[in-house]
Amino acid sequence: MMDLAKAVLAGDRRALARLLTAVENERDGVNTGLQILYPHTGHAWIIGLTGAPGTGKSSLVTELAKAYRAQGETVAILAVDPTSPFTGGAILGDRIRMRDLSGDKGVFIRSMATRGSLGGLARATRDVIRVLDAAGFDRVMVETVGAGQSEVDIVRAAYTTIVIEAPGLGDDVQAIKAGILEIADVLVVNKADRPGVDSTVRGLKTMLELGHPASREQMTSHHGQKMVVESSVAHNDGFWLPPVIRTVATEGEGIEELVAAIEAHRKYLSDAGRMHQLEQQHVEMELVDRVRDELVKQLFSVLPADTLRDVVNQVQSRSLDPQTAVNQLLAFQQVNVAK
Ligand SMILES: Nc1nc2c(ncn2[C@@H]2O[C@H](COP(=O)(O)OP(=O)(O)OP(=O)(O)O)[C@@H](O)[C@H]2O)c(=O)[nH]1
Ligand SMILES: [Mg+2]
Repeated sequence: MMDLAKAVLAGDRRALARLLTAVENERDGVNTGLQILYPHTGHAWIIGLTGAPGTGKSSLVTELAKAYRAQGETVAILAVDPTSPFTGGAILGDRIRMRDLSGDKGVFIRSMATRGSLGGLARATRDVIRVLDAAGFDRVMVETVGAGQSEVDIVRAAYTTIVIEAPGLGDDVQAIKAGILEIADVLVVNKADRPGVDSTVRGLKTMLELGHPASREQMTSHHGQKMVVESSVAHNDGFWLPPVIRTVATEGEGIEELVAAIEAHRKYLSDAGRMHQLEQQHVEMELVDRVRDELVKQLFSVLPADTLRDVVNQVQSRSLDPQTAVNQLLAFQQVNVAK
């Protein structure tokens, strides 16, 4: 594992692929590798892209990758599918979509699907991102499909989060439901060549105005006049207003604006210690998640067989209330720790 990690640091792509497989499978000893790599992380700009199926995430990722390559930057792409235990059809489509990138040593593409729990996937995603970061890529782009908490958890590791919509999918309603608008640093309305773009853009802006503290601030500071926000450099007095950008990924339209918006957001974060704060939040969230997972795992490893089922039955039959049941379960852990 140590040799593998060192080879990754030296730029060995086969070692990278092998280490990523070990991380995904939570193989024994993988933490040794991660431990060696950790001090080498913190270089990559991590970009999360999320949105409903088929909105054009992979097409946009491909276009962004081309733009970054043209600037001389290296790119790693991670496609995470929280909805499927397989990386089947979508990935096959991606291969075709991303073929423009194939053969370029400055691009590394990897996909991951659900293994067991979503929590497990979120954890593995963070580790995979870290490995890619340590491997020296300038940009790590994480694409995740689905609608709900899972994608929110996965993009939590990103510095700049892009939420992608497309006209005519009824996505605005979906976006509210999933709460994904709240995590958007940049909004993209892709498929701007399709009818209904204007109303999708309008819908998003209305929601931003209603939901975003920055928008509220701006609206009141402009004598109650409605502000329309469509700028790549969208920050103002400490607040970041997510810009809404139209793209036609298949034609490469709007990509320059998107690249500029990502840079503007990066610059915003680098000002006034915001990046430091964001990383602190990320680390704290991650540690809390990991501690929780670890404690649950430990508890279940010391729980005698059938204990959980017995307690469930008691709660179900109303002879025990849930909190007392939890206390009883936790008692097993305390006994074990005391030993
Ligand atoms: N008309 C039009 N089609 C587009 C545009 N962008 C992507 N597409 C097409 O939309 C389809 C889905 O694009 P993808 O990039 O695979 O979308 P995705 O969001 O990655 O899809 P999943 O990963 O399956 O959720 C493909 O057939 C693309 O060619 C666009 O701007 N305009
Ligand atoms: Mg895709």
